Amino acid sequence: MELAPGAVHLPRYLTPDRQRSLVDECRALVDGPVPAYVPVVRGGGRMHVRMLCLGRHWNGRLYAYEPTRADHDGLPAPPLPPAFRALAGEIAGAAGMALDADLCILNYYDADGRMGLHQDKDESAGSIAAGLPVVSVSLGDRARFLFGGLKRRDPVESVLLESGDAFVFGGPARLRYHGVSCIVPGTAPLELQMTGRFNLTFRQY
Ligand SMILES: O=C(O)CCC(=O)C(=O)O
Repeated sequence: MELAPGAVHLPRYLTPDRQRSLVDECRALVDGPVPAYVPVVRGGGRMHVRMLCLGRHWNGRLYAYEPTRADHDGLPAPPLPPAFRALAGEIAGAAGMALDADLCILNYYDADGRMGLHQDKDESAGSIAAGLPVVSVSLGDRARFLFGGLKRRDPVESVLLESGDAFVFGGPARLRYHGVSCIVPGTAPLELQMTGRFNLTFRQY
């Protein structure tokens, strides 16, 4: 389903089995030796997600990528698991695009989780200029995903992202504003035995 040129929603792309094993991996990562944390961004606001970056760390105070978590605990960003890289390439291909992901931002949203409208523009100038896509995978509770235009004030479309959905935006859609206005608590598939929502966004720096 193409929402706009370069923006493709793949509902229920992941089978329940694949969702389950991905949720297990996400759980182990966010509570692992380099745990997820709540970033404080430029201006001092706390984000409304727990975040863990793999492959490269996104520093929320600087809006820039770096190898270690200089804005938090100085620990190195854990590596991007090869299976994550493969999954991102597979999904980009299903959307008619190509991606050799080298980083992933893994976010956990609890019932109050949300993310304001923003552009993903901290990847390299070459990656953005080439329109290399961001591949997003949703697991757990449903989320109301907002997808706007290239300017903050452009009209915004609201899309319900469900567990197992993928959403890919690249090419002319790469710099579209997007965000998450709310989570719908209690809507995760029962077999995942989870509350809240994981979202993974794969990118190529
Ligand atoms: O959680 C989502 O669906 C979107 C996440 C997002 O916008 C981001 O990580 O930049």
